[in-house]
Amino acid sequence: MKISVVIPTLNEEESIGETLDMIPRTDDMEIVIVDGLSKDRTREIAASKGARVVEEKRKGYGRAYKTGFKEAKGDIIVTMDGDTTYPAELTLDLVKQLEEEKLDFLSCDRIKKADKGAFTGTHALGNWVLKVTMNILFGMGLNDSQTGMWVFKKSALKHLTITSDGMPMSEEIKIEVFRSKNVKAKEISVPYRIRVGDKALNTWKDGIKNEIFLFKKRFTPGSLGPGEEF
Ligand SMILES: Nc1nc2c(ncn2[C@@H]2O[C@H](COP(=O)(O)OP(=O)(O)OP(=O)(O)O)[C@@H](O)[C@H]2O)c(=O)[nH]1
Ligand SMILES: [Mg+2]
Repeated sequence: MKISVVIPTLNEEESIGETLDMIPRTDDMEIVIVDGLSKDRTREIAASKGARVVEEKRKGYGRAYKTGFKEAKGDIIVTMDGDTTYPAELTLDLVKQLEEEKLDFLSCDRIKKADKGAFTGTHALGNWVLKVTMNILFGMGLNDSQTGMWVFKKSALKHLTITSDGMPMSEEIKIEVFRSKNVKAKEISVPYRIRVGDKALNTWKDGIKNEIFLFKKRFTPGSLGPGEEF
């Protein structure tokens, strides 16, 4: 197996089918859906589109990804939401770029090329504050600290300490990757579309949690608990 596309889902029946249809398929690719016990038809639809469905009843976006990474059999992992926002149709092009540029990790910035209306005003402001905080606290220079589209070699995971089970896992993986001497990483910009289906994100609550996480990770990393073993 060469490529594992890993997608966490929680009640995405309106959009998971369309998301999966956008992914160009090859024989050496698997699609792993990590479902948080959706109460709708998400799992059924994903399975009918040829995805392998893994159930992760423990809550959280980060928890779902950590489980998905362990389940992934591919050498290269591609991630995205199950809500049609990310350019799933570029999956193979992004993998090609990772290989051609001999990178270990590509982080796909959504902000620069986002469709009009893809971010609400508060969402855009929150993203900006989180990005600036991360860049200052960790000496980084990313344009999008919250993107959920990453393309990376599974082997890079052994160099990372991922503690978060929640939404902060998205910023945590970038902090780990871009500060690691062992991981060659780059940020590129990709299109980003308006979401299909109801949002799970609570802009204020998640934004504040993400902001607090950045300070803990910077100043009291011991309080975050051990990293996951991959
Ligand atoms: N398994 C699992 N998946 C989750 C959980 N929370 C969110 N997800 C999925 O993770 C992905 C990201 O969540 P979203 O709600 O899209 O978060 P977001 O992209 O920050 O917010 P939007 O702008 O509203 O799309 C989606 O595919 C969700 O269905 C969870 O607790 N468990
Ligand atoms: Mg989303």
